[in-house]
Amino acid sequence: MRTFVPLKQKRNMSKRYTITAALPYTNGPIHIGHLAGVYVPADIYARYLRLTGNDVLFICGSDEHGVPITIKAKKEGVTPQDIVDKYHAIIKTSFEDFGVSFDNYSRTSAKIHHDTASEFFTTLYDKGEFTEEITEQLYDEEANQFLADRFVTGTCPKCGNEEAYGDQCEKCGSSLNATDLINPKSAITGNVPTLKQTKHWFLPLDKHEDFLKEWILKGHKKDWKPNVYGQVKSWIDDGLRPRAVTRDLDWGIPVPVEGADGKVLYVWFDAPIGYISSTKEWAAREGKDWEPYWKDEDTTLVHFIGKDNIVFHCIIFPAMLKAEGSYILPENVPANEFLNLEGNKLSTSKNWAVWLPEYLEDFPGQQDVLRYALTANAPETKDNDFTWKDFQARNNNELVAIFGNFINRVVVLTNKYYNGVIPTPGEFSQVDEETLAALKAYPSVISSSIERYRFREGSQELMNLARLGNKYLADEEPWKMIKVDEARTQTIMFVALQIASGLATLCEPYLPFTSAKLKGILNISDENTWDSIATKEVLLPANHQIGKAELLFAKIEDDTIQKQLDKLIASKKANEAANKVTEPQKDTITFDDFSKLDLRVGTILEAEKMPKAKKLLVLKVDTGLDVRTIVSGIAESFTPEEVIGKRVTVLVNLAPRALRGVDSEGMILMTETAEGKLVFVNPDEKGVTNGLQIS
Ligand code: B3M
Ligand code: ZN
Repeated sequence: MRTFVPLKQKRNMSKRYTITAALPYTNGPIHIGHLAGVYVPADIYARYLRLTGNDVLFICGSDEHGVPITIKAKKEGVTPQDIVDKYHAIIKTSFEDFGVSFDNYSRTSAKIHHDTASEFFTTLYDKGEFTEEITEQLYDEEANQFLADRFVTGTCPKCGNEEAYGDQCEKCGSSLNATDLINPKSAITGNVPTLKQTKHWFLPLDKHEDFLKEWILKGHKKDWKPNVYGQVKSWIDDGLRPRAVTRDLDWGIPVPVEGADGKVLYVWFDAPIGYISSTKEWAAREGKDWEPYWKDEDTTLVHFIGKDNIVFHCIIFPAMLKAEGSYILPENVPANEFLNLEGNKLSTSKNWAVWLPEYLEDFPGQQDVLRYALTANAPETKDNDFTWKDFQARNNNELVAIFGNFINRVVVLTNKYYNGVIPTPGEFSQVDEETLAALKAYPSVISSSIERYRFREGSQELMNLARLGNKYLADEEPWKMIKVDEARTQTIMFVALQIASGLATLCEPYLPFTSAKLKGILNISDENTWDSIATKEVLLPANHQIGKAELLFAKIEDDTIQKQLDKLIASKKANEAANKVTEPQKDTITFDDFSKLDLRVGTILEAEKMPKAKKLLVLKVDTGLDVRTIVSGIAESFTPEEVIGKRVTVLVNLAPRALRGVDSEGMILMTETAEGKLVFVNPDEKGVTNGLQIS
């Protein structure tokens, strides 16, 4: 039997929570890494706190400023606004589709945000919280532009990573100033930047050092996750320096003071204020007061972020809030590590990702499976790898075989024996009592995991409850008992139904769609709360009518998984090909040189695979002169059947050569598409682009 784990906080009192999830950049759709790192854990936490009777505000929005968006717009030849409009809509829909239960999803291009961020800046400006400095900043003479943040890359002075950005090194997490980079290079032209003077406003973090030390190092922040606390501590130990909060850019929120033409707020200055403007937008819509959620000391503020956002949320934003003076500070900043995909770093630019809209196309209605697989394998304490095999195993071996199987047996048997009416139990045996007691312990067991941000552990406890149900049925065997002892069978089914009902509520934070479906099957709504599972004698009363069985989860077959793996390989190849530079032109030849080539039109008459050679086909080709044997390296792009009858261009006077013991008397001209597929020479063929070589 489980032991009772006491809760850190007593939950007999409703508390106010403001929960934020990092605002995603709107330069692409979101992928599983975002979901696993930030949005699923944040959603589990928010749903759990709502279920336990708290006043929860869960907010997010699109981060629509910043250099990555400008770069993407430049690349596609559209405006930054076009880019953010497109991806804001896509991202918002993905969150809705995956059940991420934000109370408000805003965007930083909204007027309310521009106003809120400008006002915030002005307040700090008026209070003398900024320093104004003319400094030399990196400048791209060719692009006529200052280079800050992601417009410049170079070597990280801390760890030597050669791909650090002007504001941050993603390898060691250091937050950088562009001028710190060794060997800086413009991301726009590739040029080495020059230095040019410009005026900016700085937040003197050094001035806040004492406060930050007190608050983080001496405060209660030791219970922050070690990765978060460690990063912040090393940053403070290194000594804090003033940080520019304005940029010379044309996309962003104009700096609201005189003499700042052509300057905008640094994206990391305005983005976290987005949490506040999103709150205001929500309050205006709901007729509520936003201020208690940000200014009342009794409110618990929690930021869910990825590890590359740690310093911004643990140092810079708190320093801003403190400098402003009227805001509360975060209680915790549970940042996750990174999720990899099949052994490689997830990458938007390299298209190495599982995109949420695509997942939903391939696995319609299976959002909970992804939520579960990502949580059960969440990168909570170290980087983790998502593999499709693990996804399949989590679904087939846990959701289907344990959770789904238990529910299905309970519902099917209840319908079969009692027409779906919950039977009246007799006296409980010791096993029954223990099982019901174990069920009652689960709310606090799972609470304890969730409250310590151990969502992964909580997901396994949830599965353990389903295991308990399965074991109970397997031990008590109602399908045998029904033949010998109807009264005892009623008791067994009653107990099993209590577990099913407990699962319906307790799985809600993790599996919201399943919870709703299961409640539908059990014909219940919200009569059981999280806490009442521990206290109520009966969760599903006798004589209650339940519905018919419906499968909660479906087995995922190997070929479905193989399709996903193939898709990844194809996208890798396409990406490699897209990055392949067009071969430079070869040395000039004379017409005489060219006329030495004897090119003929031919037809492939026969084709077969060369034994033990993956790439080679042995062809018989009618060249008009004769029928000859040509060995061609096209077996990975064509089956023999596909090429028989094809008309091709043949170089007939190439000196014969033996390939694997077969004499090849000529060569068929081919070209290779961006996806790495060989095609016969025909410029109009799909995938054949300008510059491809014919060989
Ligand atoms: N947009 C960074 C990111 O997506 C950023 C988060 C802002 S939270 C205020 O990694
Ligand atoms: Zn570094």
